[in-house]
Amino acid sequence: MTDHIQEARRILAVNDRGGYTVPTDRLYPFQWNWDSAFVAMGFALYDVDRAYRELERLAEGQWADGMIPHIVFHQPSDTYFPGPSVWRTKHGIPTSGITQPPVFAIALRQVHDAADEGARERTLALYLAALKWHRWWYAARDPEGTGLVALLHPWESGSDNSPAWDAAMARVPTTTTTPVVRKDIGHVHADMRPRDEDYRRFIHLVDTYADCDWNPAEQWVRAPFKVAEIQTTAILLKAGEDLEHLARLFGRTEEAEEIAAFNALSRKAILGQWRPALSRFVSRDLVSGADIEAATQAGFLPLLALDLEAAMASAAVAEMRRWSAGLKVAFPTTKPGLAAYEPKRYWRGPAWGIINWLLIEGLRRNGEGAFAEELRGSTLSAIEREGFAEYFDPETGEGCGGLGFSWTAAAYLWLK
Ligand code: 9WN
Repeated sequence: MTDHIQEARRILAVNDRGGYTVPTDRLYPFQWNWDSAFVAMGFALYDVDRAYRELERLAEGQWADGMIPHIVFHQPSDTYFPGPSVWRTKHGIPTSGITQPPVFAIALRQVHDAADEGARERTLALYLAALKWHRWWYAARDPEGTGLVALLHPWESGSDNSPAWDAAMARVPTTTTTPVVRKDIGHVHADMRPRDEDYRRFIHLVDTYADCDWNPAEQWVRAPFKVAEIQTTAILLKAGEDLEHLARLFGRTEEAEEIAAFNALSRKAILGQWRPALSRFVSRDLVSGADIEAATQAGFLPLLALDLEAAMASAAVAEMRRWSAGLKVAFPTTKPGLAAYEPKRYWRGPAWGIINWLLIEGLRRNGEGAFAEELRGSTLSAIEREGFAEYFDPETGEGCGGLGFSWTAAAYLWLK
């Protein structure tokens, strides 16, 4: 075992809080939804029991309506804002009131594949949780049946302050009922984080939805931010494919057909979001009705879930190569050179191990193995040079944000 693999495993062990893994100490002291799915895939490589535990502990936070929240507050901590008292949700274990990208079923398939026959019951219980969540996505977040699911809060995208949300967030008031008491900038430099104005809007949205008592139908009507989002839908579709695979494995034919219908709908809808002039896919702002043309990584995420015609795939890859040309670490989350591009500020430019992981899977699926290898090499050497940072400045290669970061450790193990 190399030193880096050992270090990655050590980080996952240190961030363990009892069957679940915090993203990093202090900055993120709870269980986060998509972080845990990536971490479970990391564990699946050497400790299948622990991989199941990660998903099981996340599923403890699942709401009666099927949503799996973006944060599960298993134990109190005062090092993060906003905590449970701001969310005001009613689930048994305190949770946030919004969700995050549904990587869960992708992880479940990997964990199941790594397990032996005896683990069937464990997979089945988690499969049922995932099925309930996927149904929630289509019912609560695509009530009109378009095939694209919508986000009501940028935190749901996992790409919180991405330039993709700038126009939609500009319409969200900066007034809040809840005082904004940021803790993040006590842990990492403010230049690496969303701005104060972003936080006021984030909390305005939380106040608005808490005021709806977290009722999905009421939130849908009152949401000042509503984006039919391409990255989340692509992840949902890939997860849906993995879920359908598990349904068939378990002989659950009716459910497999139901999932296949969701998948077919989303497949068609995502394809409809391809913009040849941009060589990428676009999300739609459901408040204004306009395409979101901001140049972010999300535009290429559909490769993960679609088998594109060769011409389309190579156009997308040619564009990806233009974005990453000359960078020390690929892949940038915003196209370099744009006014919105900030190489150190969180989701406005930096390269992230888990985004690269998803892009690499998508490139391989679409026969673009050479660029996949370049991205893989870039990610591994960034980590080997700088350590397991939350993310990397694509120009200098500097490791930024939180350190000893769980999903960066999982990405290293997976990509190695
Ligand atoms: C809000 C934990 C999470 C990630 C997100 C990332 C960041 C939280 C925050 O950290 O978001 O959910 O407070 O900044 O944007 O993708 O899941 O690592």
